[in-house]
Amino acid sequence: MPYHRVLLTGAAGQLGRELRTRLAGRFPVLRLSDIAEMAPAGPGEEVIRCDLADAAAVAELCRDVDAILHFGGQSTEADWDTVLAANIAGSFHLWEGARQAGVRRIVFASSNHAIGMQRRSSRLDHTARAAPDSRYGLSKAFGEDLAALYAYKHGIAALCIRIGSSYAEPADARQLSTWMSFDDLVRMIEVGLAADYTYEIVYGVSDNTSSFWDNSNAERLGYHPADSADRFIDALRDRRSDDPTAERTQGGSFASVDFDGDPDALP
Ligand code: NAI
Ligand code: 15L
Repeated sequence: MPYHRVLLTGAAGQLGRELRTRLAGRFPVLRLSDIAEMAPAGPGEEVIRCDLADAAAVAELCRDVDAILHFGGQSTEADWDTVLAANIAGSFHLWEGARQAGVRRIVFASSNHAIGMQRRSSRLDHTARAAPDSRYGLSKAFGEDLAALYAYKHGIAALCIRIGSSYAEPADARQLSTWMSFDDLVRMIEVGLAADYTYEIVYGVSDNTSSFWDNSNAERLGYHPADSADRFIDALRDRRSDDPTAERTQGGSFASVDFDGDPDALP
């Protein structure tokens, strides 16, 4: 891949630590950043602690970077001030720092929670309208629009990956649909770094028979998942909540928290 220095935000997090290991040696320099402490830099690594809410620090973080894997920020539902600082302001600072630094592309860890109020019975593709299920999901929908602004107006290519559930293994019946293995996540990042595109939305999901999503846009770009949650079906098919809103919506428990809408009016 023709990148000298790649920046990974969220490097201290669950996925960041997996990616640090799996991407080791792929680029001459992997710059790792997080607000939290990270393991010291190894060969070919730079480690920089940075709060995404600090615009000047983020601009400095982006200097001399060719591509960014943006995985940092608040990764679950939280109070507005936290989401605003880490994900809304934080993502704005990142894209603006990228523009100033001449970064060529950004692979963005968006989330299924950007469309989490959608019914499970709707099979969505990349053209589905946003339907956030939480302040967190709203911040991911914002991140996708932010990426579009900088892609079309400033030429920073962006792949927005609406990740389902990326863990070592799926944990319940919903994740039989939403699970993405770490290896498939790396495959999607490879597509994000190598494919020819300006701005795209794809679903971050393995080859699960019961996936909620038509991921043909990812396949068109060159994503071919090698893993599937299907081997966990017998163990997990009955692991469901007794919450009808969670079971009806793609976002599950994120959608059902504080839900006082009309269940028949879901998109
Ligand atoms: P995580 O919570 O383990 O990692 C997020 C990292 O971001 C943490 O290390 C945290 O310290 C850092 N962070 C938080 N606020 C920050 C700030 N203000 N400045 C700098 N760094 C900050 O989450 P995980 O699971 O590793 O997810 C990584 C990314 O992927 C997140 O953006 C998340 O929203 C997204 N994602 C993850 C999914 C999953 O299944 N793991 C599903 C969908 C999206
Ligand atoms: C996400 O966006 C979260 O970051 C993660 O913690 C999971 O809850 C995941 O979505 C999911 O929907 O399973």
